[in-house]
Amino acid sequence: MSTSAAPTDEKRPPVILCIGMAGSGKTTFMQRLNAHLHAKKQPPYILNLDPAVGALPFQANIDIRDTVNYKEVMKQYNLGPNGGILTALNLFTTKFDQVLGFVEKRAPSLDYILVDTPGQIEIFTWSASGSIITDTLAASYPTMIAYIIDTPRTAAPATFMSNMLYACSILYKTKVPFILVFNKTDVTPHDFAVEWMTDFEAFQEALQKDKSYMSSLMNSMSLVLDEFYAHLKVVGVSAVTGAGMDDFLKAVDEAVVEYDTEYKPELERVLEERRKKQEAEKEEQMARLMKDMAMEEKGRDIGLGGRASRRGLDDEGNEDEDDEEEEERDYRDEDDSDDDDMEAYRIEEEERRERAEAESLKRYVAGQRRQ
Ligand SMILES: Nc1nc2c(ncn2[C@@H]2O[C@H](COP(=O)(O)OP(=O)(O)OP(=O)(O)O)[C@@H](O)[C@H]2O)c(=O)[nH]1
Ligand SMILES: [Mg+2]
Repeated sequence: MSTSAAPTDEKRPPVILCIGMAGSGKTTFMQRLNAHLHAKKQPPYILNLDPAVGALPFQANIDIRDTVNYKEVMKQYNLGPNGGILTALNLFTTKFDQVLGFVEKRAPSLDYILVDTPGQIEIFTWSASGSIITDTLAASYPTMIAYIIDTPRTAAPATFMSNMLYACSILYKTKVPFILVFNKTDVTPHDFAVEWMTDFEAFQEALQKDKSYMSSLMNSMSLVLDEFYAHLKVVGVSAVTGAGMDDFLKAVDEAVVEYDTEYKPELERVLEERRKKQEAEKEEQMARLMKDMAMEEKGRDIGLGGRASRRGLDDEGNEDEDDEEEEERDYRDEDDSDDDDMEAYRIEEEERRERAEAESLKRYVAGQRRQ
């Protein structure tokens, strides 16, 4: 799977990964955003990665359900619903380079790419396939996470806190730009959340009113979240009424800038580091190989008098090498006087090699017997 950073001269539409707790409104939000972008004559490209969704309220360009039938996967692998969704996602990920090929073809004519993910949030955020999909997309496109929150269900300080901690863990795991999308603001406006995120004391006050066993734990953890909030873009939307869609698109533009100025240089640095490491390893291997070959050649020269062929090769070499060869020749001329010693050395070497081969054969036979 490709991990190289994509060329920058082509048009690279932003990829918006919609992630959130079950029922937070990811699919409805995608539907609303799709309608909003169609109205602006900027139809998005849509990927559905939720194999368990019944009916989609929009037309997906690529749908995981066309590739894998998760109910069949459950039957064949004898799995429960969550295992079935995870395995379906894993199977789909093995074909993700083909998916990327389709996206690549359409990318120059697109303004946005939207991705819907399974309701069981941990299946996408903590699975290898979720990471592969996110990293692969982020290597080629300005990719961001739209973390969808069910605002009415987050109004209690303890649930707000656990939702934020979850979001925080995803941000630090993926490192891509992050937009907190407070959804369902038609039911509960998200002002309380903005206040809790910007005014530490207001949140402390709310926590003190909450007498649950969690509150003291939350109290100390809320200190940690301050730094996390600094990395976020926050918007309030209603997927049902369509409120806040332009605010969301503004946050997407900011996330693209963040991707270009922070994520991409870091990605390029990591790739460059990896390339340098691979090159150093290759050079080291090459040096070892050259050393081995030199040793072998020396052995041959000494034992079998392969000087003529060596000289033939060296004729093409530069002057320095010729000098070296001259020295080598002198060295060998001295040694020529003692042919018997050389023959003995060669025989000894051969015997040593035969002994090593016999030992290794013995070890192999012993191993086979044990099995
Ligand atoms: N009032 C209101 N209801 C909403 C809004 N967005 C979604 N819903 C409702 O929330 C419920 C869940 O919406 P979905 O879009 O299916 O949520 P989801 O996150 O995709 O759900 P899973 O994929 O099952 O995790 C549905 O009944 C929606 O009608 C909103 O902005 N306001
Ligand atoms: Mg959904």
